[in-house]
Amino acid sequence: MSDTLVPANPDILDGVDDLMQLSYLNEPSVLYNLNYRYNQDMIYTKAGPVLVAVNPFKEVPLYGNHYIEAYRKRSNDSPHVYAIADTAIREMIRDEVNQSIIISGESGAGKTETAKIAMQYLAALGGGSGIEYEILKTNPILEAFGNAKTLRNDNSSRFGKLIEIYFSETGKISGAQVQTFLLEKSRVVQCAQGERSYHIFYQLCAGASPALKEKLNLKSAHEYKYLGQSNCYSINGIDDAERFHTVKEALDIVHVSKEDQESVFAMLSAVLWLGNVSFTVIDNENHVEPVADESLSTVAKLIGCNINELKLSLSKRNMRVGKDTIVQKLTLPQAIDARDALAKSIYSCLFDWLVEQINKSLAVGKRRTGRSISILDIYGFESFDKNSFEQFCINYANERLQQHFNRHLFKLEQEEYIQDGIDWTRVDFEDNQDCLSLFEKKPLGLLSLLDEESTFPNGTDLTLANKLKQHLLSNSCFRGDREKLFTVVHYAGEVTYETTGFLEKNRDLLHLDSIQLLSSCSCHLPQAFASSMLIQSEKPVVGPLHKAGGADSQRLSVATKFKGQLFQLMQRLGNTTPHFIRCIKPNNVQSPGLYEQGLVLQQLRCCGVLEVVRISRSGFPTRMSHQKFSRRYGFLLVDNVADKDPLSVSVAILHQFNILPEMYQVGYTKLFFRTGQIGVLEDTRNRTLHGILRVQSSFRGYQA
Ligand code: AOV
Ligand code: MG
Repeated sequence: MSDTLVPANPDILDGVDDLMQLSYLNEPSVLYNLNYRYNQDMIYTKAGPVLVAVNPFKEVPLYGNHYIEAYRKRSNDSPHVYAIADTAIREMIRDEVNQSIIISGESGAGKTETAKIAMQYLAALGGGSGIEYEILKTNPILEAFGNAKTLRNDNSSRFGKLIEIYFSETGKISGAQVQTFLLEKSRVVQCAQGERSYHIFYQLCAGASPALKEKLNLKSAHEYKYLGQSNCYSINGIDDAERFHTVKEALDIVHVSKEDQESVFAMLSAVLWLGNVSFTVIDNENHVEPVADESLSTVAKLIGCNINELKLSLSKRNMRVGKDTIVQKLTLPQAIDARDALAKSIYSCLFDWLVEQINKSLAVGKRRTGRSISILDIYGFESFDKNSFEQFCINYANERLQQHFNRHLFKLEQEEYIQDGIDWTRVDFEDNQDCLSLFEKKPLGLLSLLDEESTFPNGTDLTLANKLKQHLLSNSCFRGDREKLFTVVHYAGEVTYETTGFLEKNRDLLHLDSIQLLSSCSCHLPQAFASSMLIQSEKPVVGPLHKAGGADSQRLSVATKFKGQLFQLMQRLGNTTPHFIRCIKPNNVQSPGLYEQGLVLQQLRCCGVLEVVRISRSGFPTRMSHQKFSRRYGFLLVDNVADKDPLSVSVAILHQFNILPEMYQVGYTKLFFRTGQIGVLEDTRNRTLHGILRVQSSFRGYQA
């Protein structure tokens, strides 16, 4: 922190609910205020329109029915995720506009927990049909299959998620839909020291009944190579066996049949056994074939294929050259690749299949009618000692999300003031457009260059690194480092990436042999996987993606597909009223009671919380068109205004209710209000309406 003296706030302002109330808005006061609250377990604070949530890393007594009721009745008005969810429901009904709750923050900051807390509130208020239980039960399932222990977070999401919850006209939940983004599938076959693969593997090994163990030939986690390489099998305070039962119950609730559940577990066991398949050299050209041992036979049995076909698909590759097919024998590294590719395909298809089952179960009745509230929870910004393709994609997604935040809270806000002709002094903010352009520019941006190199059969991780350095050094967000390293200056900090594996992960080749093998299986899941892979491979290819490194089928590169998904996501969110929650991680060791000023400050700075407060304090966040305003509140007027235009009616309302001139601005098309002002009018309107209803019902009672 700097040494310059800054004015301190009067004591009476200690621990204010909303940073906007601080009379001196500076970094030390904000930090002090958040710390003061954090020490008293008040982890939520408003920063103007944004909710700031500081991760307590322990249970705090802020949740449950008692609290939900208080927020529903509005008898508790301290900042809370519940209050955000409540506002979303009310605005959805009042404005007839879809809403979104957008949660961001670094890895381990608390996004996934916050998303669950918001879902809990929506389920409590919109519940009744029973579908709300199913919605809540999607969490343990998706976390088991899509979360893992990383060095940053014991329960780190390795996929992005948007859940859209549909409401009927009466405000009841009528269904939901889950969309997921780019699962980190490399984790299935490889993970760093001290990290784990997906929770479900350890849960299955620890929690399966003896009968299931026997049927699937399950061993303990220590006996599987895929799980053994990172030297980490358990998580402090987590009972994997117990979690396994929770997952099974959740699968019951979302209507995955017992038979299907057993097929799912069989696929998991097959993936684990695949990792144990070893190879032996068979000729003097170093070609290999799998050893016919327990691992190979178990895999064949579990997926329901002929053991010889499995052996063939792991030792030979069919390649199409023009109209001919040639057969290539595999060397050890190629065979290991083929084996790992099969394991990754099975796992990611399984994940997609589960999401599909969940969506079938949640898609009840007339969910397309009415309105929706979406909750976005993606993987947070990541910076490790070694950062690979996964971090590259994750951090790119976070840049996109940050821009959505900026656009909404700064750019559009200010543009709207100016367009509507109101008095306004501009507030500057950190724009991350330069970094986004570094990724997205065509043809000389990170993604385009990566795709181009991925199409060259002779492209290597080193040629990629050199290409990036050759073209991008002039960009201020890019720095070349030695050999395969390059650095990107992200909004949340600098990250150095290592190109090792980039091309292969981006190409994500589908081997026709794998598809053929899976479709020849007698079990229904592998067959379903094969057909979904075929459908994917038939999707049109954008750009010159040629046959690369023995590719059997052509399709979009992983990065390009991800970019497309993110654009779609932003478009969808663009049609909603957003509610932003910023999660803050107070320390890097996942410990309660440890508040590191520097770490908090860095997060507040990067994500623009201070600027948001500044702009909201001087801005007019609530707005309504003259038409809507006069229609909504016109009936409260004492004078008759039946023949007046909306603008005059609006002004008359403002005068009658003595709204102070500094609290609003009259624009060309809209009225702009400071925070809280519209609430006063809304209360009067509700009281008046209730009064009218009471009179009407007592009048009817009198008639009867
Ligand atoms: P993330 O979603 O932001 O990280 P999580 O939501 O998984 O982070 O939170 C990490 C851990 O912090 C949780 O497992 C809890 O132990 C703790 N935690 C977070 N919020 C709360 C809360 N409100 N009350 C109690 N404990 C909490 V990542 O998924 O890694 O970006 O990819
Ligand atoms: Mg998460």
